[in-house]
Amino acid sequence: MAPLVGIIMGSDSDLPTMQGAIAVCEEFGIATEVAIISAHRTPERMVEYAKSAHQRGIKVIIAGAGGAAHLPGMVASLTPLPVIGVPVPSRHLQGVDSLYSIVQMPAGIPVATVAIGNAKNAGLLAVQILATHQAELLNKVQQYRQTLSESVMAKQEKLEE
Ligand code: RP5
Repeated sequence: MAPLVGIIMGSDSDLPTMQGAIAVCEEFGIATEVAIISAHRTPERMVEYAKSAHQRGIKVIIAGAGGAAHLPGMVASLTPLPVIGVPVPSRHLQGVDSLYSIVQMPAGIPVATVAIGNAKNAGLLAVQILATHQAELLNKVQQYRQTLSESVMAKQEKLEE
């Protein structure tokens, strides 16, 4: 199966956070490609990846980075694909630096930014984007929401026991 979602991150230290996105895509049966690409340490690799992703059949890119988190924004500037940014929690500023670096994009080059560390939501957003033109996947998203609601109701019932 050709990968439809590119999941990239600035460092292998981001992988534990980014596993949330990888797991969601797996759960929904979406093929991914996972790569470590640093905006600062491997800038040419970043340019090459971002420019070629759509030609290789990738439909959505999820990019996670921490600290001076330039990867999502720079990739967004180089690709026509939607880019979802994941602010990775950082050692000194707990990811607030990552969030501000990713979310404050200038008009014209959007990055859909999720909450600090919430790669799971990035994965879900990618799935939902793909589901806009895949009826079966849209059904799966609705089933997922149903399960989510049921789990809340189960907790409520437990509370009332
Ligand atoms: C960023 O610097 C990476 O995305 C990572 O979150 C952070 C620290 O990288 P390492 O020093 O752990 O490789 O570019």
